[in-house]
Amino acid sequence: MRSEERTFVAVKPDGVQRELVGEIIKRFETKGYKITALKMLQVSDEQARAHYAEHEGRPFYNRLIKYIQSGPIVAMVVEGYNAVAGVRHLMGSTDPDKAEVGTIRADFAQVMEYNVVHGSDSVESAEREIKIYFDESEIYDKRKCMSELVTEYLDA
Ligand code: IDP
Ligand code: MG
Repeated sequence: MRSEERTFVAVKPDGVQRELVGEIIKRFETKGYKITALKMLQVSDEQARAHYAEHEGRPFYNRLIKYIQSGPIVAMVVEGYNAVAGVRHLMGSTDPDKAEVGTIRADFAQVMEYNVVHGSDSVESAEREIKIYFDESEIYDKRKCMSELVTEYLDA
């Protein structure tokens, strides 16, 4: 079934620090996805642990929690047809060394510990992760095309 999906995406602290926010957002916009929410924030301990709950107990867990809190992230909600898998495809494999050339992680990162971007791995994860970072009232999914805006302006 064809349907619009929404997914949670974050430019991680290394991406923000390296001033890659625009480059990364551009990839999602030029693909045709809608950015329906966007903010820069410092991830709290509670948010970090909720976000990465599935990794608790893994050898890299403590470093992951430290990494995601090492500076501000840019959090967003991205919407479009098949957006969950589509965003993961644009991001590339978790390990930038194994990611396909042309993906964000292959093009902008070298190691898993600093892989610049996060994207939800399923529709269920997306809904869970969106709630950690956004209130529904912060999500804006209406858009007017240029001709609508011009008509409104001329009719005013
Ligand atoms: P994903 O971000 O591609 O969904 P996950 O397996 O969910 O990958 O892991 C979450 C994040 O934890 C990764 O993006 C990466 O930053 C980090 N990570 C995952 N596996 C390892 C590892 O083996 N060593 C170090 N960091 C890891
Ligand atoms: Mg994941």
